[in-house]
Amino acid sequence: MILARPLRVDRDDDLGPAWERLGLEPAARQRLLGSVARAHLLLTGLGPAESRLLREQDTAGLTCVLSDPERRPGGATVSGTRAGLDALARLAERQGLGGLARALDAALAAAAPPEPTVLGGRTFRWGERTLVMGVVNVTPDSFSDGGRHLEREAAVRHAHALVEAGADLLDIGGESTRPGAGEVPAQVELERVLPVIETLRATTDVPLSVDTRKAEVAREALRAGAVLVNDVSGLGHDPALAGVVAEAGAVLALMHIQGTPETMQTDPRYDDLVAEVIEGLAGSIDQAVAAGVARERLWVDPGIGFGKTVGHNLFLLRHLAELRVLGAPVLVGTSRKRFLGALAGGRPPERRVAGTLASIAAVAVLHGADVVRVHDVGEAKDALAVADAIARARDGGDGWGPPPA
Ligand code: PMM
Repeated sequence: MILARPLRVDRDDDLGPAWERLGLEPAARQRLLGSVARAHLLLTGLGPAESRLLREQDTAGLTCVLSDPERRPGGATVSGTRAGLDALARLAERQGLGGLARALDAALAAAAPPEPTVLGGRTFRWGERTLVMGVVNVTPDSFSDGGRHLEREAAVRHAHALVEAGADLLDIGGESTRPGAGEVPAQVELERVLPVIETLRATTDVPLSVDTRKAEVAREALRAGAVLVNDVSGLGHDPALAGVVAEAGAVLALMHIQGTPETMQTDPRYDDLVAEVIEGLAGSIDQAVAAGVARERLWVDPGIGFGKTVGHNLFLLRHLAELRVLGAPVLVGTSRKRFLGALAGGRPPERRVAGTLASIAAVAVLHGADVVRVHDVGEAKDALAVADAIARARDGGDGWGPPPA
């Protein structure tokens, strides 16, 4: 039987056995690799000088297609080998087009995982498996058993169960950011999260994150033992938050949001969704770095459901790997969200676990996320053990093994 199949060249270790079967000599391997376009890039935001350079470089080695300047200036696609694209970046640099050179370099570097993150005495090595961040919401609607003390106890008990189930880190929040939710005063947020963080710090060694938009809450939470601040406003709510994180040397997770939790679901609109999310996050990164946070202490999150329709969420998840051009670990939260309910015929949050697992498995297989934020940790660990193994499967079936603990 004559069989024609797409040749996958996105992972070098996929090619070894294929080389053997074809009986290719090293020189022939190089020739094949050199001839296969390994990157297809979509560029936007180009000025006339960059567009001119790309037009001139549309030669044998590179395919550059420019957008129609009358209809939509500043866009292009560039396809080529990695070596060809690297040469293009160097040429752009020599011509003083630093923005284009940096964009090309970032796109080429996106294939490699970010530097490991050291967090609360643990080292997270990216690219080996998808990590699980367990959600501990200390809000009246999450543990509604009456008195405050009971709420705290329930939150701590729940957190211990998530650690038992294998959570790699815990995210503790005292302010609901569901669509339509109003702001909670810092004092109330602190009364909710601080005792939980203090108790957990004393009773578990799992790294703790605080889910807050406020510098005041972050400062106290970091003092109490949190090592990561998860800001769903991407520094849009309280710019002073970045300075607090910088001072503590903590990690800052920057999430994209359009609008505020109160208003975000009223008719969200984008012209170029993925580009706008990446640009928004790049702006948050610049803001954090300017305030003194080390670049390698930043994580990014596309903000699923935060100023996004069902269609926006789905497209972002499918294209999540594009966020890798930001050079930071990618965190994503789909857990029990409304779009999952909508896709499965309108299920309430507690019946969205299967949908959640499907979403994180899909993201893992698409190499979209380094960390997933979930309520159902045990189930997520099982789903990811399978999805991560499929994503890393090798030609010939060997090399499989359980993910590192
Ligand atoms: N979602 C919620 C809260 N915090 N933080 C990050 N980084 N990403 C998210 O997607 C996110 C978040 C809302 O979910 P919940 O009310 O179920 O906790």
